[in-house]
Amino acid sequence: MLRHVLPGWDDLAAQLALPDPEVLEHTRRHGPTNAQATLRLFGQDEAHVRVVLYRDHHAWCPYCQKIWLWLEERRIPYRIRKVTMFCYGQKEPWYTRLVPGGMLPALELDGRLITESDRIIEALEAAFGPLGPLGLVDPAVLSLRQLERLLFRAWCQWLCTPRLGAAAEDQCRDQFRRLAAATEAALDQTPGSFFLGPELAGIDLVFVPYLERMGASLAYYKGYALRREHPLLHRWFCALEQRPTYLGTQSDFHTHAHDLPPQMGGCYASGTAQQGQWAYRIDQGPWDAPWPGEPPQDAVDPETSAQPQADPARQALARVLRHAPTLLGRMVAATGVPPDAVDGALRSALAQLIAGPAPAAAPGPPPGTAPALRYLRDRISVPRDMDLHAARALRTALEATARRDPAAPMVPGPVLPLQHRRDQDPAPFVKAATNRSATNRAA
Ligand SMILES: N[C@@H](CCC(=O)N[C@@H](CS)C(=O)NCC(=O)O)C(=O)O
Repeated sequence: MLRHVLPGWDDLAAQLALPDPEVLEHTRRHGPTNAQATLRLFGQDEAHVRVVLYRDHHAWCPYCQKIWLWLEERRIPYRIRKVTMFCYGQKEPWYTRLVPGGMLPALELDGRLITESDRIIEALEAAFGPLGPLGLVDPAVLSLRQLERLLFRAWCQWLCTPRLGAAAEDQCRDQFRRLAAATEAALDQTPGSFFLGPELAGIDLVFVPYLERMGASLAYYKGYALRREHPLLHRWFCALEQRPTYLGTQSDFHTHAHDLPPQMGGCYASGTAQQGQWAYRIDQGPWDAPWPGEPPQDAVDPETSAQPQADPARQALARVLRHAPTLLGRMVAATGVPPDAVDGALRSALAQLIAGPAPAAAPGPPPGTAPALRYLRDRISVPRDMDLHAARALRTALEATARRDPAAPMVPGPVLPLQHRRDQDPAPFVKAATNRSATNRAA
């Protein structure tokens, strides 16, 4: 049916075996790590909750990711309150009353407010015991914490200094390479893939957020394949990617590449051929093909070793359907394409998504809608919206559909801003979700 007529929204919803809202909420609370939960119980009763984590709506903040992962790994029941980061929109006044500078993360433990991510982990370790063999304050771990900061500084210097020039690019890359090699040497000190041995520890979580952001940003802005250049870092990532906790918080190259510039005050491309090819691949796809310059056989996917979890296309469809009215509003407002046309274009893309890579799986989009489809393609945020593989499937379907625009198939979407990401303001989504739950309660 989808092949011959453009499906309606009900037809698309019928493609999903949507769980009962109560079952969905139960899975969010007790099931695998996910960005949507506001309460995590791990099979325990709500009365056991001693912790409130304040983290960003966007599921992007690196310092929040550390705490998020720690609580998930230790399976400590906790409540989540989501806050808007400055560059995405208006900070909630209730939060600035609680934490005057508005900085994230913050955590309440038995009613005591703690800020600064390392202090938070230390307090959690004191209350619940460390994750892994040694806590963050153990003298044996302090030198690793210092190494993480040195690596961070070398990365910032390379990525965020404008107009480096060829010689300084080389110097910065070499300095980064030396510190990444020192990190590999630290990993090599113990048996197993993690810093303290075969067991994941708090110190691994200290390294997670920025190593993940380094992999993404250096691929996009420098054409530097972190995991290929540093096999022990690759092994460490692969071990993390065996864990559902990490997979639930893991972002992707596209999200990081475009969220970092406003956070870091600018990220600067080296302009090499490899850099240009990789940036193009991250932005324009094809997202399921081997990476440029990678031998197709034994190719390491520089983004992840994780295989798709369930059905990525249906995961993406479910997430789009949940927010369809708000997404359509955004696509219209950002591109000026008429609402009816955007509505048809998105339905065409979703039919394509479900049909998989088969070409022309449904009637094509209305003329002139390519920029609206590309607007959405460029704004899928991982893991906030869906996982990495679902995002790849959705980007692929949106791009394939845009290319079938009968009027102007190659018109790009609106440019992604570099100074802020208010195009990602969570406010309309939060408002729609609040209205939905009010309607459900009234029903
Ligand atoms: N040293 C702090 C740094 C925290 C930090 O820089 N947080 C940023 C987000 S990554 C923040 O909240 N900025 C305010 C905002 O963006 O709204 C920590 O470790 O917790």
